[in-house]
Amino acid sequence: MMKSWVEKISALCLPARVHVCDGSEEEAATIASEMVERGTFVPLEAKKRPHSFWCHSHPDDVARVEENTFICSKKKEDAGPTNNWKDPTEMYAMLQTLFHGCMTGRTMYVIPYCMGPLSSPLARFGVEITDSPYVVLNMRLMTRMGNEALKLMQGKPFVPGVHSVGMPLKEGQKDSPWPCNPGNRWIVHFPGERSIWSYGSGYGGNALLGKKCFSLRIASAIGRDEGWLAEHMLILGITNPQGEKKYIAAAFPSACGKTNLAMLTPTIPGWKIETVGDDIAWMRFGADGRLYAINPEAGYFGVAPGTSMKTNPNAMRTIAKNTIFTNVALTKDKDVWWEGMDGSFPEGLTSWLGTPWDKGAGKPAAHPNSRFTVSSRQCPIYDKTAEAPEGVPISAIIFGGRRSSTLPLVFESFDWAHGVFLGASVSSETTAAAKGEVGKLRHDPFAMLPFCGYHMGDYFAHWLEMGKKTAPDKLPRIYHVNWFLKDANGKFLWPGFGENARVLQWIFERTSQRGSAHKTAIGYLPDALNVQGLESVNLKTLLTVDRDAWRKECEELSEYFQLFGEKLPKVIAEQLDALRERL
Ligand code: OXD
Ligand code: MN
Repeated sequence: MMKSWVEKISALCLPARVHVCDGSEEEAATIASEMVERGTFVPLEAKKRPHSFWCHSHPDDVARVEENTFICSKKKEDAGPTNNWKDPTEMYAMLQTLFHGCMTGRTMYVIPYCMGPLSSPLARFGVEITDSPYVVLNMRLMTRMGNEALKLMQGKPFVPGVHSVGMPLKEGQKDSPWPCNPGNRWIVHFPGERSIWSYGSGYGGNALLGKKCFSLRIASAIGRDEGWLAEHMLILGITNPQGEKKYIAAAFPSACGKTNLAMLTPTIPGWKIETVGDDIAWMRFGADGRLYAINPEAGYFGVAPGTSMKTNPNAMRTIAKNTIFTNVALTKDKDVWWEGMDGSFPEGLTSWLGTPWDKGAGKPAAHPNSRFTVSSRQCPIYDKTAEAPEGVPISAIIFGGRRSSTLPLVFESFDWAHGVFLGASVSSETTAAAKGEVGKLRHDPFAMLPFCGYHMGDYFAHWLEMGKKTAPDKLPRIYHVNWFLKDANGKFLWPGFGENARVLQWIFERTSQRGSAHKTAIGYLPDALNVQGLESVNLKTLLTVDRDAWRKECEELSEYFQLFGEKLPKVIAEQLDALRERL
């Protein structure tokens, strides 16, 4: 099946050569040295950061392009109001023209890969065809890629994905270090036949098809059909001083600190956090009625700016070697730098644009959405159970957003349906992870707005249905957190980072029927948080329900939910009415 598909794509894209990736170190080293030769990669100083590379993209190819992302379900209403849609037959015909000859002069790489631990019954296979060597090296870090995946996928279904940078090379034409086609970008999903086509971008989620395209958009549609969940969630293990361990999954919009939370270093004595995943969770009920999660990915594609020994020492240690850096700044002595990194600011930086950085010009040296790509196995707190084939049992699910007001630091839902309502209500101030204005409030239900592969109203209904699959006492409890509350002067009210362990402690206790709380109009709020050793924080403001602000929030939500029309589950509308009533 794969062979004939590869031949078909090759006949369409007309590459100069075809290379089936085996995933070996030798292969990666060869591709990397070719990229150094072509000027795409700069090797970093081996004594400082062994086997690591710096590169920068085309200035117009720096983030996910949501306006060029399509869900081509048979019927428009199945894509829903939050996705771009085109008729699949028309789109397919357009793609045949677009991809015709698009790999001329280039190598076509065939990447067999597995999302999820190779031995997991929850894992799924994919094959990405790409003309980007950068994609090959990133996919090698982000997925289980190569010979082993290829062997295991024989006779099994796989999600085919075709990716091209959209820049065929004419005879004798010099290649650019970051080939792409910003004026003509298409990130296209066919959830019906479970396939992906991506054209014109070489960056991140647009091009690494295992990540957002497969593990979220396509997988969410598979999960709906098969009764499981594909979510934009980190997974962490948390152990209390008595040695009791639990797992928590948490959904936040892009660049709201998922990687930091997943790798958190607790400030409270005796508590331990371990990382299972930092971006995506696939979850289904096990035979014991509990919800189990795997991380389909094998690496981190993390936002660099703001990452430091202070904010995320585990990430800093993870990226000490074997890392690809994209769009960060380069130091004189061939190491990397970004805004918010520790230490004094180095002179003589090369900016993410590849030119000498002019400090006085008021522009950042690293792009705000610059990234590191690195294998999870290098994370010093990578959880031993992260590769468990059956996944890890989830005790709590957290939703959060970047909200400067209204949403308190933490609260607990009354039950599953109320928790689903909280997920549907997530909104956040926008970041640089997607193209567009930064700092505007946007609704981002379940942090899945750009990632849900079908009608968001049906997705809410699917979540509600999932809650009926097991006994209520086996369901994870659902929480909402907000690390980003600000005072009247615009100063953060909560220190965040390692101190967020205090909030996780309360959640941990609550899921053990400990941890006291009181009922409010919006949910259960903590009676107290462990703030021992913390310099003055205004818990009163952090844990208050501002009724006027919440009434406004309800109006906002009510207006937003109209977007889903008849597909908005009645339960969600009733939850909103009940909240209004309580307020
Ligand atoms: C990501 C994103 O890259 O959410 O993980 O944008
Ligand atoms: Mn993400």
